[in-house]
Amino acid sequence: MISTPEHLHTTDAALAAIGSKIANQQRLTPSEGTYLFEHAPLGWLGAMANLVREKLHGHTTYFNRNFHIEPTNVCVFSCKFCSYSRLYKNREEGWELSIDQMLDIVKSYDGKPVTEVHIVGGVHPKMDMAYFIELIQKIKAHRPQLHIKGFTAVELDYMFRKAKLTVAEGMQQLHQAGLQSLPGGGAEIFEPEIRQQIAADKVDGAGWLAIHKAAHQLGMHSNATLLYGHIESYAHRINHMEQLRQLQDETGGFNTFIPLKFRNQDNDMSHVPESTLIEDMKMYAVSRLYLDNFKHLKAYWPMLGRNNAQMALSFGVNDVDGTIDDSTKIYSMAGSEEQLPTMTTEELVALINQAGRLPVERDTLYNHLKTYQQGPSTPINAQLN
Ligand code: V47
Ligand code: SF4
Repeated sequence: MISTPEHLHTTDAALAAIGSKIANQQRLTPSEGTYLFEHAPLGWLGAMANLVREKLHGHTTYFNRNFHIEPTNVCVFSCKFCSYSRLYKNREEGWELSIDQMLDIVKSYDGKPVTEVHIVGGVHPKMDMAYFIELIQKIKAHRPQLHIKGFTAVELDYMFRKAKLTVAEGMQQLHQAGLQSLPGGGAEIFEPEIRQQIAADKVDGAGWLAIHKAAHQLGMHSNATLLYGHIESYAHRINHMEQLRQLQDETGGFNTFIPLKFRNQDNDMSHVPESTLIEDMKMYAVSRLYLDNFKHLKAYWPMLGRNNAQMALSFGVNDVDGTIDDSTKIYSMAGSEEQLPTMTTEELVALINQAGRLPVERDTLYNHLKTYQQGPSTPINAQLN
């Protein structure tokens, strides 16, 4: 039982009933999840999500030191929201990294205290299983302690089909080579009616879930995402989270859930307005309340912007993703305010401190590596001086 403060009492009987379920740690139904999106006031949602967050983690707020490798932005698919990819026939407009070039990126972090490399990119028709197995093995040979989190279910589905492997066989081979976790990308929105309109030609929701399940069955962990704020409804978001919640009940293999805000620059959905800050905070809070079997909720600051990510720490979020050199181009090309998304550890610690939280550096699997001091809520610039 979580005790709810007086100010969370409400005259809306349906909301009050949902509130007492949350306080009694009972699972919300899909229609209750949708009701929260449609009717709950933002302040109520934030306070409720914060109660759950503090029950799970207190003030602890995680970050990790990672870097990204994006092997290519050439892609056989043509998702309408994607600002990043280039078709194979236009590949001279994009980039294609050789294994040596990617190893040089890894080597450029020699001596730096990074714990994870996140490898994700477009689906290139010539970069196959053998190519990525060689890459993984060479990274591991060079730096065995670096955790390799790589490849969305979209990349994996294409790779496995091309190699004529079952999902279980393909996953086993990559895991054996040294792949340790899967990132959460490619999930977008599972609802077929919407997926068909924004990402028609890549793996469907069932296929995405099957790939994550196969990874979990090998003892690997993975993340889950949801692309929100475009043409989907609240019920579609809940349906997506419901499917994730069911798989998590079965396997327990998801580490964290990451809502991804649709950004509309330079893509085929530029006419679709972006969600408001209120909508963003609602999304975090409802995720925290609905996904009762996900331990962690992450705000990916290169996409959301650092100020909004900081605010999300009061709406259920307990993780703000990486530091050092989060060199992804996915969001800078899609219109995020973070054009050069790098943050030093000091900046990220100050950002967490300023929200009154306790910064903890973690590794990919959420083992605690270093606890910083919980800071006074002083202005961020003053802390950096
Ligand atoms: O699947 C692409 C999204 C994802 C846009 O697991 C867009 O730790 C918004 O999944 N507007 C890839 N989103 C990135 C991703 C991710 C990022 C950080 C951490 C982790 C993790 C995973 O980026 C894609 C797609 O959903 N995306 N274009 C856009 N215009
Ligand atoms: Fe390709 Fe991924 Fe972009 Fe879709 S979102 S076009 S799969 S790079």
